[in-house]
Amino acid sequence: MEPYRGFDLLALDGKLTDDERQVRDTVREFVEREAMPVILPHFREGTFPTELMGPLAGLGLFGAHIHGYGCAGLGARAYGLAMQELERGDSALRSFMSVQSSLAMTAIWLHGSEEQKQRWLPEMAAGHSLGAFALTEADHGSDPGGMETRAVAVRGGFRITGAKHWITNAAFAKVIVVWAKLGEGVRGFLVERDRPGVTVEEIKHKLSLRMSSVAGVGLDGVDVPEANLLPATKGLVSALECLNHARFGIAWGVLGAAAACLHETLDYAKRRKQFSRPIAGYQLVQAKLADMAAELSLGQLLAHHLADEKDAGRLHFSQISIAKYRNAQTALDIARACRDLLGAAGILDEFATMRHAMNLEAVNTYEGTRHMHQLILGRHLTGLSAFDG
Ligand code: TGC
Ligand code: FAD
Repeated sequence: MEPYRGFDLLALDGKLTDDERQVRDTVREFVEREAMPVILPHFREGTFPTELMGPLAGLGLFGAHIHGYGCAGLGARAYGLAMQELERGDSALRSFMSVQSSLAMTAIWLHGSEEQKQRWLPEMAAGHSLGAFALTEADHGSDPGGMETRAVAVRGGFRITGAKHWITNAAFAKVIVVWAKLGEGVRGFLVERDRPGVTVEEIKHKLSLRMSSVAGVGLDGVDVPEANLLPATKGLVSALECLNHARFGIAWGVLGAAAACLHETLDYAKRRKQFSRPIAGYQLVQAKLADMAAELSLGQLLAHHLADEKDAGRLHFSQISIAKYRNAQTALDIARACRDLLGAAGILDEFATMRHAMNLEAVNTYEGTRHMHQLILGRHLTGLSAFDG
């Protein structure tokens, strides 16, 4: 197969600064050289490639959008490009990075005290500590506001009781950002993984994101000191502000998965002969390839625009919703169409396409399903909330 060079039909590469190009190329090379050889065995086993944790930390991307505290302070486009290249390898690599950077570190950065930032961010940026972000519960996914995990004030701090579900990286985490109700309001708490009462149970037998480590987290009367409350949290909205960063990364990342599928399928279609000619020469096949390339390009345009708006400080969460659900859907559509063009070969795991398609099913669901983003947009357009009606 030809080396992967990405797709740039709209000449968007021309917008990149030298630094942005360097970030993209560095991550692309890391994925090609270090990640690709280990992805398939880990995917088959359903294990996260822990041997990549050190090299991933070495990329300097943990909390890369954060300024100070040992973080790189990258612009939005550079961060997006890095997410795109990671997800070209596998969505689980991007998800690992998203949770560490966009969720756990971002929660501390946005809502932590100066002392909490100094305590955790440099260590997390260096990869010496990993974090997780525990919002979802088994009975409260799309409606996290209904959460049943509770914190009550006790002498010197808080006692947290409840259970979180589907928590990425919890098994590796030194600190988990736990969202719990204190009185009627939702607050964020830093819960060290080794506190008495914290249990982590890995969720097995996933058919999607098989390389991600995802777990249920039990919180059985876990005592944390007052200093572990994230002081600037002021309700569910504080958790949602973290999701905005992660959703931005997903809007970029999924384009990498789609590009991987298109790259593999183009190569195959040029080599695969049926009725004595390469299938890439047939009009019906070219129509599909053209549609996919066009949709991918539009997704890229959207991602680049989003990065410009983010850096300008103008990004509204309804705009992030458009990009998250549309780009995730575009990537899933491309992965499914590529699988079709690969014929029977496409069901083999030596081809990356069906692995990406399976991953994208979960990416479509987490960080807000398509329905949730439609409802967010619907409310933005109409001023009427349709979440519970
Ligand atoms: P609702 O009343 O609609 O909203 C409460 C207040 O929050 C405002 N708001 C936002 N603010 C900032 N950013 C956002 N994204 C916001 N979305 C809503 C909203 O305007 C309102 O403000 P105000 O002043 O009017 O009070 O809340 P609701 O209880 O009706 O729920 C709706 C909502 C927004 C929670 C729902 O639409 C939603 O987003 N559900 C999806 C939940 C979700 O995405 N969970 C993700 C968990 S983490 C994860 O999945 C990690 S996966 C691993 C990886 O990332 O790789
Ligand atoms: P549900 O909310 O039960 O939704 C089921 C269906 O009903 C969906 O189609 C949904 O769109 C639809 N629906 C729900 N409400 C409405 C409505 N009002 N109107 C119309 N349709 C509706 N969470 C974390 O907190 N931290 C993590 O690290 C994390 N990692 C994850 C990793 C993976 C691999 C996965 C799969 C999930 C992860 N999640 C995490 C949880 C994720 O955010 C939730 O799965 C997601 O928010 C959807 O919740 P749910 O699965 O409970 O689906």
